[in-house]
Amino acid sequence: MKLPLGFWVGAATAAHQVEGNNTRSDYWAQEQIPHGGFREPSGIACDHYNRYEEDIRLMAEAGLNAYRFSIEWARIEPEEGRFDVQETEHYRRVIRCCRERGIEPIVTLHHFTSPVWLIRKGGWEADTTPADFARYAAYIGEQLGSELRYVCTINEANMGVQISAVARDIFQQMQAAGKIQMGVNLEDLMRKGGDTARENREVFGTDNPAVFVSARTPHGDEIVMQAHREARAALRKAAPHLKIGWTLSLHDVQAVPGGEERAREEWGQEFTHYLPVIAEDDFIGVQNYSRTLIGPGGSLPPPEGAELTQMGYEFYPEGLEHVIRRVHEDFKGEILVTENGIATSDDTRRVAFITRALQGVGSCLRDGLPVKAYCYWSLLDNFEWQKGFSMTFGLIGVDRETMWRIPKDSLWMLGQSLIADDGN
Ligand code: GCO
Repeated sequence: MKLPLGFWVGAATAAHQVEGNNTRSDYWAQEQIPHGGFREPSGIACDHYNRYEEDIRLMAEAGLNAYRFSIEWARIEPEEGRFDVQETEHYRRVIRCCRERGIEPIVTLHHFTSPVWLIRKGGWEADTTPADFARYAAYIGEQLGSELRYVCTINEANMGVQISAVARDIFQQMQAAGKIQMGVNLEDLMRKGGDTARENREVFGTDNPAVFVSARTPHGDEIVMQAHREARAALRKAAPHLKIGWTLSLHDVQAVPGGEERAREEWGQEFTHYLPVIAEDDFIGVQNYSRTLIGPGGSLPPPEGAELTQMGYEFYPEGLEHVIRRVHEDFKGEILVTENGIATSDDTRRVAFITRALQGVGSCLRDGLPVKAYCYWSLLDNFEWQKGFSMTFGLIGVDRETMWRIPKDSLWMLGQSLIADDGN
């Protein structure tokens, strides 16, 4: 598969998952409380904060030419209204290191984690959050905008809505399962819930902190959209040349017979209802990992015998092409694949996954779709949120004792995709 000149092939990370010691963020706080639900805390993560030069060098040596990473709001603005110049300079160095190596830095301003102070003010359900986010975006635009071309405001803006939908499904299933063992499960859950609520109150001043990755109300969904609009305006004012968009988590939603209506609803919730807010964006970041089969009653498990990834998703790299084509039907701006990947301990399956995903991208390009970049998730084996370090998505392994980097074959393979030609 040969990708055209000017196409970006890279890898993605998020600050909290790789940097380490992100002590002012809401995730860090949740990791420390006894009932926060985390398998382990992020700690020094991959120590990417100190080792970014090595990581970027490895990318460049393999032939990659783009790096999508995020700036940590809680580092830049650890207390409301106080911006940290030293941290800003850190990210300037990361951006420059990319440029020196011929790598395009694609920056995300918010990748799931927020400063604790924001959550104490009501987080992603509070009417004050769009203005707070826009102030931070303006600061980054002014300080670093001249060094950048593409900025994603918010990662997976639709994540909270997806979590609400899953929570509803689980509740329904629990009610059904309750006919068998309801008391035990519910009691356990409520006991845990009570402890978590108390601990949350101590840290965030509320039982139910509205962190970005939590079940979102329709009002919260509006807040996220408004935060994007205001940040976009602030960035354009500070650095008019910037191309701006956000990213969405998009499943390849497929209906099985009888599930057509539900599948349409699902896609509407995941994508179509955001069309008005992204209409003025320059690009969209598409993030796809698998497909979801939908029957008349909702999501179905993967087909029998399907290969599963460590995350339990179906191995289905074709989902990416389907989603790109579907997005393009309604959104005519540029498309950047900001995440696509697989958690597996068998790197030959990663190579197979990427090969097939890139064939899909190539086919979209041949049809003239404006796809600009493919960023694999993730550059490093990293901190997969509540699942800790147990999921290995990386093109590069990380020895958890020594922090040594262990490049995998898939890293070289991905870099080669810009120059190799197998006739496809
Ligand atoms: C996501 C995230 C990543 C995850 C990845 C793998 O946007 O959901 O950007 O933080 O680690 O999706 O699950």
